[in-house]
Amino acid sequence: MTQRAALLIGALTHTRKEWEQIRSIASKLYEYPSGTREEFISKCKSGAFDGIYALYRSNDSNKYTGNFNDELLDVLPKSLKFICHNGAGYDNIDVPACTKRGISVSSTPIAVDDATADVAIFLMLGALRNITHSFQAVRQGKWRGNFALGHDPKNKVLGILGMGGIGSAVAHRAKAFGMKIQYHNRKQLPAEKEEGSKYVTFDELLETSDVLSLNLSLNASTRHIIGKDEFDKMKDGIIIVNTARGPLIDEAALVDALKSGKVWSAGLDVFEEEPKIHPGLLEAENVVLLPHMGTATYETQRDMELLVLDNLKAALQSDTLLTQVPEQKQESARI
Ligand SMILES: *[C@@H]1O[C@H](CO)[C@@H](O)[C@H](O)[C@H]1NC(C)=O
Ligand SMILES: *[C@@H]1O[C@H](CO)[C@@H](O)[C@H](O)[C@H]1NC(C)=O
Ligand SMILES: *[C@@H]1O[C@H](CO)[C@@H](O)[C@H](O)[C@H]1NC(C)=O
Ligand SMILES: CC(=O)N[C@H]1CO[C@H](CO)[C@@H](O)[C@@H]1O
Repeated sequence: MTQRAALLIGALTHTRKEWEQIRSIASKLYEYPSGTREEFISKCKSGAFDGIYALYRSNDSNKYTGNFNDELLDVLPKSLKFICHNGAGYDNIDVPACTKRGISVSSTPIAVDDATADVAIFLMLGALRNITHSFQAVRQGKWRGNFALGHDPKNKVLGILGMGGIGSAVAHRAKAFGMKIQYHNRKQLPAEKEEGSKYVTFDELLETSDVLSLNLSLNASTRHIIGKDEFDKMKDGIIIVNTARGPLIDEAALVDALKSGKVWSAGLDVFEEEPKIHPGLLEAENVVLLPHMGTATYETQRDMELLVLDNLKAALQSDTLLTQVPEQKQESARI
């Protein structure tokens, strides 16, 4: 086989042994466990990673390299053909710029579906019960405090924006609570994948949902897909759940909608400027907040690391990826 080295950026927690086994199929293993973007760039320029064919981008690697944009892609060795990213969202990788250079990119859908859907349901139930006040009151020795009644999920219409792997896992769970499911995607799913969910237009989704759950990727065309105009179209008293990406929602408009009562409550795992949270959300009692921990379970973190390694192996051994990002799959089966 030709010289095919692999590079690990960031750390592995659960699959160190499996990474070492890659040694048998790669000509060399490099690591960049931590550092700054400047250091990374200067290492690339000095030839420290020459010959890398595929790289593993760990879940915390963005801290050490920053976004994979033109500046970084320009200095990475020309031998690089595959980027295997650990995460369902990959908005910190400029995919069109990779495509232009003939670099294929994979992410970790599927492995994240159940854990993220669990958190979406947790946040939805918390938002339906307006649970934040009670959580705080009981710890402060105030028992129920200034307790107010919540809502049942049963017979409510759950609107899912982005019915992919996670969206479907949310739908599956929500049905068990007696909810009616409708969704919007760019394209309607084949009937067997809909599992009884109703396909509606974007406007219908906004106008007729009692609860709206966001599960779509963030990119230039979905940034602020929910803003003031969209809140205006929604039913009064809607509940918003976001476990996808913060910038999908115009956070300032959400704060206004929570204050006016347009939005009854919200459950959020992601924020527009993480880890910074809009003060209006921190102050609001009718918001359930989590610090972006949708996939933070032992089982799921290990599954994600294994899926990245499987992509890396496929790249090194057969020039393919198991879970290539959809934007590239649409262009051609293989680039
Ligand atoms: C949520 O609970 C708080 C505390 O009980 C209450 O003040 C607030 O009115 C409730 N929110 C809604 C929208 O009912
Ligand atoms: C942005 O994401 C949406 C939702 O996942 C997708 O339909 C669309 O194709 C993406 N657009 C681009 C430019 O990648
Ligand atoms: C990255 O994965 C490791 C290992 O599972 C985990 O400890 C860590 O919390 C994760 N970090 C993020 C930002 O998800
Ligand atoms: C950011 C995020 O969690 N988005 C995911 C929602 O579901 C779609 C379809 O499965 C994925 O492609 C996104 O990555």
